[in-house]
Amino acid sequence: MGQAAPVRAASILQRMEWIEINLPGAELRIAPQFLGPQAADAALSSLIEEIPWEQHRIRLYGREHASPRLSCWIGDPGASYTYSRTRFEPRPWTPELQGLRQRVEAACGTRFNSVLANLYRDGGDGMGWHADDEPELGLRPMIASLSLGAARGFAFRDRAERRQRLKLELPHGSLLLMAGQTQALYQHALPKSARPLPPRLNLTFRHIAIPSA
Ligand SMILES: O=C(O)CCC(=O)C(=O)O
Ligand SMILES: [Mn+2]
Repeated sequence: MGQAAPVRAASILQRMEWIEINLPGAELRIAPQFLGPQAADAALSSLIEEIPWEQHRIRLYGREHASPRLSCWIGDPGASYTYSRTRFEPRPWTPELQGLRQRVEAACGTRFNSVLANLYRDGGDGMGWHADDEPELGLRPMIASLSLGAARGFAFRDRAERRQRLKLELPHGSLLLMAGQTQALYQHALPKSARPLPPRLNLTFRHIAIPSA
């Protein structure tokens, strides 16, 4: 009988380590290597293919614009979400997203019933200042943000003075957790970059209150 090939420990051990990020009043932590490079590469290529990307319309200073990124709202039945005055009905979970949801839930110790997927096609795509503070997310929402592809800057400014307080880099395979008063006290943004950059895909897992029928 031949011997089974030994399983390489490095390929099955997850290098999951949370690092606390200091931002007064906020609750922020990052797992820079939530997914190792190979798992992150595989997730990026399958998600780019399997998510039905759309260009959402957003309202800025009273005018409607095409959002400078592609997006898709995915979730459990009934997890509809209204932002920028538009209501989105959830698309169904894909197999890759279901697998990632379970890993993210295990790492964060909470359940997520929806995810906003965003695709920044190059450095010219981005996201302006906002907080994820819609009523259906609850008062102290926990939002887990998985980044794949090009590393991009992610900035926070306080809502009282509108001064930038922090800028992080979100690398390929990283998971950022925003919880507690983070949305109440701060806004966040993903600035555009003048550099030509490869695509970046981001998944923000959320828990939406589903009204009972
Ligand atoms: O792309 C990101 O890292 C975050 C996007 C974001 O803040 C959002 O979609 O609400
Ligand atoms: Mn956001």
